[in-house]
Amino acid sequence: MPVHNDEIATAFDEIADLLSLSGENQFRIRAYRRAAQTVRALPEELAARIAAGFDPDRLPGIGADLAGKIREFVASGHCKSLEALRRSVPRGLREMLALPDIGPQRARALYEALGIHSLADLKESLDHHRIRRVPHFGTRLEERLRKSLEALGERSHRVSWNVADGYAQGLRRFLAAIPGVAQVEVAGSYRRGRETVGDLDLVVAAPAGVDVDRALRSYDEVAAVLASGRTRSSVVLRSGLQVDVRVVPPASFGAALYYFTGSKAHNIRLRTIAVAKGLKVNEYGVYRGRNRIAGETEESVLGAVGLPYIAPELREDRGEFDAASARHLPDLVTREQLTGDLHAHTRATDGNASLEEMVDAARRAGLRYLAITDHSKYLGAVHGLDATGLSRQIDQIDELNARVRGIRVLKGIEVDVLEDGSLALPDPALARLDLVVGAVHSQFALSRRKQTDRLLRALDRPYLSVLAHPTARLIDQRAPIDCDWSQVFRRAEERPCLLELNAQPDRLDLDDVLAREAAASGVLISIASDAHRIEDFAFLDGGVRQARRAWLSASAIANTRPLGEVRRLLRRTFLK
Ligand code: DGT
Ligand code: CA
Ligand code: CA
Repeated sequence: MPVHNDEIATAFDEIADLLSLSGENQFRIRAYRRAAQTVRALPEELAARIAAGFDPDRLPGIGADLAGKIREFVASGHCKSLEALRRSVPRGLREMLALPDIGPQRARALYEALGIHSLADLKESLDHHRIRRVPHFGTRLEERLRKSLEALGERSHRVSWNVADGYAQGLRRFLAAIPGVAQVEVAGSYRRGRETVGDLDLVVAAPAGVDVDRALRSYDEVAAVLASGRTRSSVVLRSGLQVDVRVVPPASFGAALYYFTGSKAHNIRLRTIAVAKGLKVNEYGVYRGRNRIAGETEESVLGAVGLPYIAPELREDRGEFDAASARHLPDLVTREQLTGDLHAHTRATDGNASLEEMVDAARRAGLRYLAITDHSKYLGAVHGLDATGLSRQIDQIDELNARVRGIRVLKGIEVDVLEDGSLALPDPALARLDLVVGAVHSQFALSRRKQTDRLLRALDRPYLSVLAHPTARLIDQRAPIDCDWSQVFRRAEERPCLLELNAQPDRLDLDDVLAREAAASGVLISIASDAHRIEDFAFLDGGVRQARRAWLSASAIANTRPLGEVRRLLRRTFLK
């Protein structure tokens, strides 16, 4: 049974939650959380690597004990200690931790005082105003809990692209191996590269007589069958993810792939354009009268209506048809065009690899320069660098640059943008660096006026090269800050200062819409991994996906340029 990274990580997160609810010590809990993060971020399926002889205790932060649990889980699909914990902690208590104001202590307090052990219990107690009587709770917290419980109910059941990818790859391989199947592609929002995916849509080309539906129902991750038929099946996987599969004859593969890639709004517009030319488009082909004139490939479908190929990432009805008919579609950036990375951490702060390991991993990821931007010391940063720590790191980088070949290390720092727009380190400390990455890590809830002023003032600081993850949002966890972005983009362009497209899967910040606006204002974008582990350079793929959705070509992205040019750019970001 194939066990996906996301399932291992989810089990570790659950263990961490249950341990915290049992009042276990922080170190053990943190070890599980870190392990969950590490496994979830791995670019390859761990189960497959283990099958090929890899020992999971070689992963950063994973010792013999956790490695044993991973092996047990991969081999059996179960984890005995997780099951024991589930028996010892009241059922449902864990779901309370989804609320931002409820940690393990408060969850236990509510359980002990009122017997609350589920969100439904909590709702009932809120409705009867019983929470305010629990010691240390009060009416204000009661009100906050009511709001966050409502917000939780509205949260989507979408998964991140990376999680969907883990399931999509296994399914694609499985379907492609069915005898008689000619082609398989994952379509839908996944193919358009959206940051989250609602369900997976797979398109299969196979001649009549190949029973794809029956094969799919035998896939061992299938937990429920929603619909079943010769051309159309819908199943739910063990993880809860829905999968829709369409089977078409090979001559219709391009038309079906086009239709199920969407978006719906894009499809509707294509159909309107076709109708104006006396044509009909559906999932089987392009028709003039009863004659099919195209459908085997996507190019043939678009060609039949007189258009050049439109990349899936652009198919959102955001102007792509006008650009296509004017032959003005952007030449979208590719991962191979990235020359370096301007945001990464090491063990000196909250990363978990050494400077040398990070640089080596960046080189192996095909990058020719890497900026080390550990956190500055400030309230927000747990282990921030002070002036001494920073100058020690600068010496280490000089020493490493003298020694390594094939990559250059740039000296940088990630410094907090404080509430008043000043930076958390004084100018003299910043002047010695190659670049300064500024970021908002606190005070997310300021009014639009204050937040905009804060960023504009940060952009007035003489040493600011890149504004990192500008909106500070965390997908499905924290809303973006409220800000007048057109003002910020204008100031960034004048200054100039780069704006980041942070490629962490839970950030992807700037998002597609804002990154496109920023680039249209003339701002250069830095696609950055914000790597904390050697595996994290794989995040750059997701950053490129978001950049493509933002219509960006290489010329809009600072880190597609050769090092010499990037150095000149970065020097210009230091105002004289
Ligand atoms: P998702 O799953 O919510 O992340 O988003 P999608 O875009 O994958 O949407 P989904 O799975 O409902 O449908 C897959 C594609 O199928 C969609 O992008 C376009 C096509 N499609 C679905 N329903 C319709 C429809 O009513 N009209 C048209 N023209 N296309 C549709
Ligand atoms: Ca879908
Ligand atoms: Ca679907």
